[in-house]
Amino acid sequence: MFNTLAQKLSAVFDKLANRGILTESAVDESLRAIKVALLEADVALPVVKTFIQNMRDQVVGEKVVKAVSPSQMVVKLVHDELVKTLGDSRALNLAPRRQNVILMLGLQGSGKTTTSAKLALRLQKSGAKVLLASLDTYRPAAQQQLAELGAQNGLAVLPIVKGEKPLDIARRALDEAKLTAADALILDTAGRLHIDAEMMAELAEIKRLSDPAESLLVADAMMGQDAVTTARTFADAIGLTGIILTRVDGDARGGAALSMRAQAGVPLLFLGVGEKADALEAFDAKRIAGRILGMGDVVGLVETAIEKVNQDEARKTAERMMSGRFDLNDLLSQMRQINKLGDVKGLMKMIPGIAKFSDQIDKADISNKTLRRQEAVILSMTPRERRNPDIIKASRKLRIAAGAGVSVNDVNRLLKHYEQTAAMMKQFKKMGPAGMMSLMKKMGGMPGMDSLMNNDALASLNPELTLKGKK
Ligand SMILES: Nc1nc2c(ncn2[C@@H]2O[C@H](COP(=O)(O)OP(=O)(O)O)[C@@H](O)[C@H]2O)c(=O)[nH]1
Ligand SMILES: [Mg+2]
Repeated sequence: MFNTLAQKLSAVFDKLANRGILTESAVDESLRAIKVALLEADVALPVVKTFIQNMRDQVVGEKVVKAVSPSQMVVKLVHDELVKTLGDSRALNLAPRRQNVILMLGLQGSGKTTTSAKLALRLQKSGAKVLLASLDTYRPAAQQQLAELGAQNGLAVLPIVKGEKPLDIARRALDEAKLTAADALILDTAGRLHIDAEMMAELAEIKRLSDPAESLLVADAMMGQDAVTTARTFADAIGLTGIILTRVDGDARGGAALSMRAQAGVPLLFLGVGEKADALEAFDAKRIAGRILGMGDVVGLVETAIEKVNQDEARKTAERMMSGRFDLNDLLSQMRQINKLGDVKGLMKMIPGIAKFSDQIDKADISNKTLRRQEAVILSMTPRERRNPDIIKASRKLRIAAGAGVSVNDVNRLLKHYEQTAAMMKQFKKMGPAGMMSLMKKMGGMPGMDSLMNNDALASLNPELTLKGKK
C-alpha cells in the first residue's frame, strides 16, 4: 500500500540527499514535487494545501537553515506532517460489564461483513465475549455469509430466522447479547451501492434502537475520494465514531487514508489489509508514515515476528548466522520461518529502505509457493548434501529434481539462492556481533536478541567485541 507515494517521495529525498545545503529554490522544488506526489496519490486538495503550507512554515523556520543534513530534515518534516494528516487513533470505546453495540455501516461491498468477523475475532482474542448478528436482509445469502465466517473462526453468530426484519433482528440480538452476557454485540448492516434515503432512514432507526458504543463506517480504500465523500455523508446523516478502511492491501495510492481524518472528522481505527480473518490492523499513523517514507515498518515487522516465529528457532539461526556457519539446513529453517511470517512480499516491503523497490518485488518470482518448492528441493537431499552443498553435482541434481518433482533448473536456482544467502551471512559475520547489534538497535530490536546479545554470548563469539561499559 501507498507504493506510489512512497516511490515519489523517495525520489524527492534522493534528489535532496545530493545537495550540501538547502537553498530556497531547492525547498520550492521539493515542496512542488511533494505536492504533486500527494495529488497523484489522490489526496484531497484541501488536505494537500494544508500539508504543503505547514511544511513551508516549518522549512522557513530557522530549524532547517541550521540543519546539517537537509534531506534528513525534510524527511522528518514530511514524516511529522504525514502523522498529523493521518491523525490520532484510539482503541475501541467499550464499557465494562455492558453489552456494547458496535454498529457496522457502509456501502455494499465495502467489507462490512468481513470486517465484522475480523473485529469479532480480534475482540475475542483479547478476552471479550462477542456476539455477531447480520441485519442484511436485502442481499441474498448475506446472513449466511456471516454465519459461515463465524463457523470458520469460532465466533458466536445470532441464528438466522427467515423473513425477520432488520429491526426485529436487532432486538433479538440485543436480547441474546444480554442473556449470554456478551461484552460486545457487532451488528452487520445492509449497504446499498449508493447512498439512498431509505437506507439511511433504516440505519438511523437501527442506531436509535441499539444505542451503539461505536458507529463505525467501513469504507473501501480503493474508492479513493469516493470513500471520503461517503464517510462525510454517513457522518452527517447518521453520526460516526470511527472509520475502518478496508482493501488497504490493494490501494497503492493511499489518498483515502490521508484525506479521511481531515475531511470526515472522525478517527481511523483499523485498516483491513487482506481477505483473511486476521487481516485487520490497529490504525497507527506513525507506523504508516514510516511505511510511506520507506523507512520500513519495523514495529509491524517485529510484532509479526514475535507472534509467529518460533523464538528458539530464530535464535538458533541467528547464532549460526553470526558464527558464519550456514548450510542448507539453516536455509531450510530460515525459509520455514519466513513462511510462518505470512505473505513474503508484504513482509519484504516492511524492510527499511525497500519501498522504492516494491515494484520489483511485485514482479519478482517471490511467493510462498516458490518457498514451498524450494523447501521440497532441500527435503529431497540427503543429510550429507544438506551439510555440504558443494558436493551436489549433475547426477545428484537429477536425482534431487526427480525426488522433489521439479526441474534441474529449480535445483540450480535453490543452490544459487543458498550461495547468495551464505555470502550475506558472511557479511553479517564480518560486521561482528557489535555491528549486528547496532544494526538491530537501529531497527528497533528483534525478538530474542536481548538474551542472545548479552556479554557472555558476545564474548564467546568474539572476545574483543564485548560491549563497552558492560564488562
Ligand atoms: N483484499 C481485501 N479484500 C477485502 C478486505 N475486506 C473485505 N474484502 C473483500 O471484499 C469483498 C466484500 O466484502 P463484504 O464483507 O462481503 O462486504 P459488505 O458488502 O460490505 O458486507 C469480499 O470479497 C471480501 O473478502 C480487505 O481488507 N482486503
Ligand atoms: Mg455484507
